[in-house]
Amino acid sequence: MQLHNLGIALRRQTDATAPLIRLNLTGRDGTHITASQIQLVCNFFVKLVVKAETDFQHTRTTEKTRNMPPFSFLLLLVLVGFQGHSCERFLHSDESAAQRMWPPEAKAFGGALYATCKMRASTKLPAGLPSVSGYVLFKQDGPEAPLQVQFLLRGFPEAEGRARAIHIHQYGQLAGGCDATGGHYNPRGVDHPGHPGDFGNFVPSQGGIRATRSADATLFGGESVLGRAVVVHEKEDDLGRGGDAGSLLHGNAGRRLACCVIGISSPIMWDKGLKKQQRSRN
Ligand SMILES: [Cu+2]
Ligand SMILES: [Zn+2]
Repeated sequence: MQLHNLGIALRRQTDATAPLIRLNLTGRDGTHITASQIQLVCNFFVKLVVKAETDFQHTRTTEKTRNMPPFSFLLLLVLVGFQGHSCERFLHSDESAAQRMWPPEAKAFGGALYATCKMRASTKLPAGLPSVSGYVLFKQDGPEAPLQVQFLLRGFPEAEGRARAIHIHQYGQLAGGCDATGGHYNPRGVDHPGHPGDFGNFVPSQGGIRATRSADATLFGGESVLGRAVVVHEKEDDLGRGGDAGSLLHGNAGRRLACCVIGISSPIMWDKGLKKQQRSRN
């Protein structure tokens, strides 16, 4: 490509920059532009910059620059370079925005995330209440996949088959006992039992709970339950049917027996948990 052609190409591209400029502006205003549209325009600019630079080198060596005023050519290069630079920055932020919300472990485990919560009896456990321990384990195959949860708990009175509520609470804060975990984790401001961590009731058998359930909660993105707490309660959850204010807040599930903080883990615990459940079934 000669310098003369570059000028024409650039003018054509200048026409095509109108959408780019509009894209950037409307992007800020919040209107819908697909990432691929921006990518197309940006990719073109980046290629144009590379080509213009190569051609400039080439024409300089073949001394064909004399027909072109050097200043305007440099100005063109700067303009194109500026657009290309903006594009690179834009592309970079656009491409990684969603993925920045994913913990890097998701890549390591084929897109899935695993988490674990090591249950301990509340440090403020009133006398006479059972001391519950064990694990709550999480696996989610991707941001859109359902969250699977394994409950592997022990320490309940063997003789009694009383249902116990388990929920995710807001804070991963255990100093001062399980009350420090706050209320139910409720990112969308809805009534109980519509919270993402309202797991419902579990009836222990032989002093333990071994169960797998799926939940609406997620390990991905801004509403991730990572770093929040799982709480085991003294009583059964009334599932919002109690007819009082507490029922729509927490299901009147009573005092907090045990709690733990959800943290990222490898798949090892999850796989072990499944085997444990299988063994107990056989
Ligand atoms: Cu609770
Ligand atoms: Zn709830």
